[in-house]
Amino acid sequence: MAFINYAAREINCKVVYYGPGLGGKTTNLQIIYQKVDPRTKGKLISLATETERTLFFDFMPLDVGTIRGLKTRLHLYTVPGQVFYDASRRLILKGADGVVFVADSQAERMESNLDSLENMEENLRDHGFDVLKLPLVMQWNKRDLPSAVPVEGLEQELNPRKVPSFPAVATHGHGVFETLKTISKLVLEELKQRR
Ligand SMILES: Nc1nc2c(ncn2[C@@H]2O[C@H](COP(=O)(O)OP(=O)(O)OP(=O)(O)O)[C@@H](O)[C@H]2O)c(=O)[nH]1
Ligand SMILES: [Mg+2]
Repeated sequence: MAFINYAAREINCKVVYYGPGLGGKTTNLQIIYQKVDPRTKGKLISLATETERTLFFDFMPLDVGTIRGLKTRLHLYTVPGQVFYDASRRLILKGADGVVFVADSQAERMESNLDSLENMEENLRDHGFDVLKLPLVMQWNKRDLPSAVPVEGLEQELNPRKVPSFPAVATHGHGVFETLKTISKLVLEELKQRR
């Protein structure tokens, strides 16, 4: 849940990038970190193995303006996608205000996408989230690869809720900011409604 600190006049919201291993979650954060104005961001912290697989999480704070005089900051996190790190994923998901699901468009990763989505819903339910209400954006990443399945196929398999979705090539920055803007908007709208 968003944390509102009235004394410091700030709101902190949590956005988690979820999805299968090697899907491009960390790459999204790296691109955001490279491109945003240095005045609006904090450090990008990554806990990774030598082969650059996320071990625990990546984290980066990002200022997104003010709501009713309160300075609003998104805390962006990624989870480790590898199947055996489920305890970490569950922990990182706790208290999320919004989720970006980064799917890998390659045909051979379809099953991993589905497993990861199911795992995300299970972990959300364990934390007591209403899975159908949580702000969610889908990103169809790796559109540049030859075995990428058509977007319609991804929509059909992975997006029955018909939440906003964006094709992406995260390594080139394509789709990264569209995704970020949309999840920010959904999270902030939800926040305004609650208050
Ligand atoms: N061709 C291509 N490669 C990509 C794209 N996005 C990411 N990659 C590459 O895919 C690999 C994995 O990307 P990461 O961002 O580390 O993936 P991740 O989802 O954080 O993986 P885990 O931390 O293991 O869960 C890296 O070599 C990236 O450069 C893309 O759109 N196209
Ligand atoms: Mg990663």
